[in-house]
Amino acid sequence: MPKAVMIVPQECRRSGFVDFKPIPVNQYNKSVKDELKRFSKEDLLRILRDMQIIRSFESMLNEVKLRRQFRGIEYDHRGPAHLSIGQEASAVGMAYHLTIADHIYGSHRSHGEILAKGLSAIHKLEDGVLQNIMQNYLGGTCLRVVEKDALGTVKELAIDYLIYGALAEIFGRDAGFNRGMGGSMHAFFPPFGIYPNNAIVGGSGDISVGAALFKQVNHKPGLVIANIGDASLACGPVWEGLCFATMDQFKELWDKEHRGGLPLIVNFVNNFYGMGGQPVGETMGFKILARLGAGMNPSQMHAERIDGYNPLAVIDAIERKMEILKRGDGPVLLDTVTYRFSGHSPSDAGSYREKAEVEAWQKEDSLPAFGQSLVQAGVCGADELTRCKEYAENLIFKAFKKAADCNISPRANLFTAGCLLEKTMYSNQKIEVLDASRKPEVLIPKEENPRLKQLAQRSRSAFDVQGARLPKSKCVGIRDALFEAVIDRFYADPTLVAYGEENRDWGGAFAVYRGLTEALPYHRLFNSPISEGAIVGTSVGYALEGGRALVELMYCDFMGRAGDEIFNQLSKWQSMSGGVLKMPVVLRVSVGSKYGAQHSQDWTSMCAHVPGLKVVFPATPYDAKGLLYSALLGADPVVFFESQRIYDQPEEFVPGGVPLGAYEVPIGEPDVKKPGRDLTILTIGATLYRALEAARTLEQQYQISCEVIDARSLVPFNYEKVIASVKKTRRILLASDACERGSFLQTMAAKISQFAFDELDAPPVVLGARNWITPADEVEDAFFPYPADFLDAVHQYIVPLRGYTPARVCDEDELLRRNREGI
Ligand SMILES: Cc1ncc(C[n+]2csc(CCOP(=O)(O)OP(=O)(O)O)c2C)c(N)n1
Ligand SMILES: [Mg+2]
Repeated sequence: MPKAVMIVPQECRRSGFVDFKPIPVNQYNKSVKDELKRFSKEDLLRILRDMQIIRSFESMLNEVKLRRQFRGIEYDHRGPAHLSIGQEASAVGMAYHLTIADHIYGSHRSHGEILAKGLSAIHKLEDGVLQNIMQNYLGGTCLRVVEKDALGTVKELAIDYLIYGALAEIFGRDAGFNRGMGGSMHAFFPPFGIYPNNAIVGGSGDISVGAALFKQVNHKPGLVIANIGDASLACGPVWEGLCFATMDQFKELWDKEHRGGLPLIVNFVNNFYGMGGQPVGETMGFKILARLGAGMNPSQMHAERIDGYNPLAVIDAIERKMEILKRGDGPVLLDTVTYRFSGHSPSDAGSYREKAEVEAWQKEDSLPAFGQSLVQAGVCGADELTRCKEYAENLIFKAFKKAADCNISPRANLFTAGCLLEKTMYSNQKIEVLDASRKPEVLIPKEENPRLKQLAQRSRSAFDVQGARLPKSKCVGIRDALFEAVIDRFYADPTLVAYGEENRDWGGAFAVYRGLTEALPYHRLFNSPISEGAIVGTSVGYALEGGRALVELMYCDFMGRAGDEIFNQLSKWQSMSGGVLKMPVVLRVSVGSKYGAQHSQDWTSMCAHVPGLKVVFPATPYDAKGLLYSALLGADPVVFFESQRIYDQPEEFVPGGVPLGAYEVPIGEPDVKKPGRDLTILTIGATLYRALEAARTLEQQYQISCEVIDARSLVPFNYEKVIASVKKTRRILLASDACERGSFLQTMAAKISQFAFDELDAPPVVLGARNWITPADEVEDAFFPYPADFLDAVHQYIVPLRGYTPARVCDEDELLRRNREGI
């Protein structure tokens, strides 16, 4: 389907100017008196109360960090505490109008936002709903601690619950909101619409976009707010997130039911500092942060600077911006001006800012200033301010006493088999359909799909009925097998979306998705900007909200651009949530060839190294289809490696070839592709075929019978079959196209030595690519393991081959030399 927008040279070359509209700066100018029609006295006092609770909470933490005690109770909190003293009005204003369908994502400095959003939710929810949430969340562990001395109303109990749950999480306790596995910088509580906060500066910049995408695609109510710092504006994920969030296609190409800008507010909590660096005047050039909205799209992201020192100004802005989002004209950018009196963390000596500056902001401190304005407007008397402070301080002290006490609030036991982290690194669930209430949106019946019709003409196997090898073009290959699994899941799971660069009309990288464009509406299959970070980061947000995403990065080398999202986000949230959240994301990447050093790397070991990711690398169509089914039916993040060398490879191991229907290949189970007696060869990825070639030569010329095992998965990995094979053959060679140093093969070799030391007649030998850049295709045989290298390695290190002359020098002296020189 060609693009809707025709690029007309006369239009593109016409002279003119780009117009910008003025960006409002602190335009709110009402007094409390003016607002008495809009807010009841109770509302205004509640705003004050919420600000005071945050202030008291953060002041308590400050005290604990600085003096290791609070009100006479000693406590050593070793973890972080990035406090937001001074920023309370911005948090309370932001949360005031939000319902639990509105989800906030935040940063390392989000205690205030968590409390503000929680208090706002408690105010709006009915008692029964609140009780239900508290009783059911994580089996009621947190509730059991707070209900013991509960005397008041359900709402009062819920406030105790909120403060204790957040504090217990900060202190790393089992009864905390994330069972102590998130801690200060990651704490969250989804039942109140409080979604993950992030220790990676700007981390929520793209995750929140994925959350808004989920709402848009799946017609979910509510909006998403990303509360991120002013200094995070320089981060890649934030820029990529902004570009992704403002794509034209949402408003121009998506079908009528799904058309419209994302329901997202990117709220820069502008306290004018990073840690010690100053965006304005030092590390950035924008002067007024809101300016940045103007560059993103013609609506300028409705950018505004607002006074985050006045809760009413923030409430007013959020209310207006919510209207914009409701009419489908998002996303919105807010520059919420505020100031933190506290240091970046309590150990911050404050050497980077003048005392006079802090004092000037303290003089205008929003908490007493708002209190005074209430008194002046006749909302309350001065004594009410004192009462409010006392109330908040008692509340905090009550929670502190419980959270600091190891008997009342023990930590999760992580020392036993089956402990919390063992259970939550992966959810290991099979969830066929993430939303059974809806039918998947598709454009044509599956049977009418042109690619499936074409594949029906092809052989499912590499061989004809007589056993003769067929031309590849007549067979179902790996790319087709992948396509079959993908399209099948699209007709089953309504939440499934696929996106990445060139995913739609182009047919996906290496034509894997050819035939999907005809089948799927835009909102389920679309092109993303060239933003690898945001491709993965948005998929994280999409999954955190309850959807399933299949995202793709073309070349595995491009994972470098998405390193944070893959290694710090995708891998972490299931366990950092204490098992509350799932991460059903499949990230497809392919290992290239021919295109040189930045397009031909096998980076499996990086993914296998970081706990929390499942990693697979099928090398046959049968395995590719079955593993993709398993990945797309699971609820864990799977990095799905493919090899560009073998996309057209037909099935030659499974009799009858690739089954037509659905089936699963379990993740973590290697497969014996060829049985043998004398030598085990364990391969990862496309090296399988070169190993088989080497095995043929070893058998025919040297009478060494080889058992060839395809690892198929790296994480998890069941060693049983490999150990059983080694017990039989007593020798093992491990091969893959990854550079040898630090490769996953080395881990496997070490494990095999450990598990089968007594069974081995020779050490496990690793044959990887050279520790170089990948050279040009014409000379790549000097780099990747080729059949001759297998024979060399066997001859040199495992069993001498009679009459064999090594093709290359690879003796011990040579390997020692290479190591000495780092090559
Ligand atoms: C990717 C990344 N880089 C650096 C840091 C260290 N760091 C933590 S907070 C911070 C400053 C962030 O400033 P801003 O985004 O304005 O948020 P604020 O602390 O002002 O709330 C830095 C540099 C980090 N956590 N993550
Ligand atoms: Mg800042």
